[in-house]
Amino acid sequence: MLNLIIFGPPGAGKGTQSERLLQQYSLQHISTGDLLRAERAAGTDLGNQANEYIAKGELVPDAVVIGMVKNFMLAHTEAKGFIFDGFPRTTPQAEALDAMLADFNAQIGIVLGLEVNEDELVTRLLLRGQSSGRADDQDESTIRNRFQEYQNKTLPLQGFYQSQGKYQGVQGIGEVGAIYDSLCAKIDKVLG
Ligand code: B4P
Repeated sequence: MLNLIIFGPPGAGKGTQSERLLQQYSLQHISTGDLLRAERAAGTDLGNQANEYIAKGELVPDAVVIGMVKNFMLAHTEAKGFIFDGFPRTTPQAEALDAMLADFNAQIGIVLGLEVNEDELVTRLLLRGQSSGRADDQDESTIRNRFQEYQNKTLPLQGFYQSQGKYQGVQGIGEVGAIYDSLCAKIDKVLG
């Protein structure tokens, strides 16, 4: 079972690269951003609560996100492996993920970090905001707040996974196909 995390700041290309990787390696995709937006679109209590945080560029509380991921994994016990996209984003989420995978007798094989500078990220997100309809991509101060959340709460996870020898950084600027090739090379090395 291959389980991988695609890691990086908002707009680094996690969703973009996940779409390709999951086909290549037959993995089940878990994007917490997509799951939260689906809850909001369905008008559930969870979705409405989450939207208050997303709209401000803040992280949604750990308990909400962890519960959602747990339910998703339990509904996909047939999966050959998971690609975690945008999860974990905090240390408690990372610890919960290790515990959930242990229940599957599994663990994280590799953490792929997309490394992109902040100016490029702002440009990408504002551009996406013109067509995506995502309010959190349309206002620069909300985007800057997302980066602040990333610096404070998510970036420490890089050290968490580096200390386990699992973190592999990749330059996330350039052609989508070239970045994808670099990611595959890292995965193939782990798979042997
Ligand atoms: P997400 O949906 O995870 O949003 P993201 O970080 O903005 O997206 P991603 O990095 O996947 O960017 P993409 O590939 O689309 O989260 C949204 C919000 O949900 C969070 O702010 C938070 O509030 C909440 N949330 C989600 N997960 C949570 C968790 N675990 N805990 C708490 N809260 C959580 O790429 C962005 C743009 O760049 C696209 O337009 C794409 O086309 C473009 N692009 C991609 N690669 C490119 C390249 N190489 N060159 C040029 N452009 C590129």
